[in-house]
Amino acid sequence: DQNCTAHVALIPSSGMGHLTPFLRLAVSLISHVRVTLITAHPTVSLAESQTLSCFFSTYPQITESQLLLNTFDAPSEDPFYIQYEAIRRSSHLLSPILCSLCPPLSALITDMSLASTIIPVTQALNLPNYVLFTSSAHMSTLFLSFHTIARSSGESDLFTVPGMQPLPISWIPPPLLSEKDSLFRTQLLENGKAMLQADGILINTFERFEQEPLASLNAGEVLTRLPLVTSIGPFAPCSFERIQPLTWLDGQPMNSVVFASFGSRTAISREQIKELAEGLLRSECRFIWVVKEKKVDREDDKVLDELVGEEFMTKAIDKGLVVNQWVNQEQILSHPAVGGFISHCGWNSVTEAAWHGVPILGWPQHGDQKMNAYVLSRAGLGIWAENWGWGGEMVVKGMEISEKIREVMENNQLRAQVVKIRENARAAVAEGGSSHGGVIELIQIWKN
Ligand code: BUP
Repeated sequence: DQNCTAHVALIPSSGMGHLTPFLRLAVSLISHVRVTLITAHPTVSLAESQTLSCFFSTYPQITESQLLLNTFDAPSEDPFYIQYEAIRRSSHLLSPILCSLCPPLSALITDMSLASTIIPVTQALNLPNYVLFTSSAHMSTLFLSFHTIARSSGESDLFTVPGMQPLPISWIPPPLLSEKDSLFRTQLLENGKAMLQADGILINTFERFEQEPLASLNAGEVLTRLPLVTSIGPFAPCSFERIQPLTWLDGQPMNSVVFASFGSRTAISREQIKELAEGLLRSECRFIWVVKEKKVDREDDKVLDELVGEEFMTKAIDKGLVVNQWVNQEQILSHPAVGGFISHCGWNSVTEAAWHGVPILGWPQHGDQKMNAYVLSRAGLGIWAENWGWGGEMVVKGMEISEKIREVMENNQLRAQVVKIRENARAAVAEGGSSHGGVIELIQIWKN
């Protein structure tokens, strides 16, 4: 049986934004190859551990192999970056795991944030390795070439990335420009370099969405010796994602609800929460708002009234839903009543909005999100409130927020464009599509 001949292992990184695309990719592979998922424990968030247990009970044919981490303390840094570092420090445990898998592995796919940790291990074992880049192709260009970019202080407001038009410096993740050492910067440098040693780079994007960077990556315009870059997205949502009843949404008119969420790892200040509350009310649109004041998981100990104010909760009763629990975002975006998405532009959120054809109001908070906001506004999937800066850089006033919400919700031209993007997204992964072709080629290589 050919299905038994190829066996692929996947090693996701920490955070829902990294785990989710790996799980979706794993599911898309099970009808072609045998799949093992290597998971690092303990996970950083409850969201990750709950999702994993749901995943393995939905897909018993996918084997779990656990990497038990030696944890360490570095309290001043982001918990997710500390986890990448913990995985690095436990990498000596990986070879025995990889060697014990049966049948022997044909390939290993790892996250870009673990490239410098995992690639040396696979090379020592002579095991083909692939990196799944879980952000945009635009961001991958910066990520891969950052170690080659020399900047001296006092330079212009533009930042030159090989193979791209010069970018405003304000789009570059601030830790990359800072003199101060950070795990973010060190890891990005190391991982960018290590990815040059991969057998292939896979990106959760599609040609019609990011044609230019994909072409210049493969034409040697970014770096002369890059592994082949293959776009294999957007990944289709899967059934392990917990289905929740959406009774309130079911009763709302088509395209009338704006959904606001800033991803699984962004904390919003109280002051900004208040202004956003006002913006939502002033816009007079219906809304679902996921409120989050903590980086990891949610505030369980604080009542919503305290966060957004009792007055707001009373006024919001007929207009919207405010939640501080994990919601099934993909299910919400797929609902016909949802007509707009206020998003931090985490790449999964962008690809999910493309998949479901929901226009975005982009409000990047940190990291790769301005690059992603640029991609989505350029592709016509939404607008980017560029003068709002990074999250936390300023407090954006409710009045301004409400105007932008209306701009997205009332824009018929945008809505028509987004329908087209949805069609292109689905065509890319359907038989005959560019991303589908990319996956089929990989499977052929792994089977030989
Ligand atoms: Br919050 C939240 N429900 O309540 P991104 C997120 N998600 O399903 P991030 C939910 O988590 P990084 C919730 O659909 C997406 O698949 C959402 O990934 C899902 O942003 C994922 O959008 C979040 O990439 O991760 O979490 O900031 O920083 O890695 O981009």
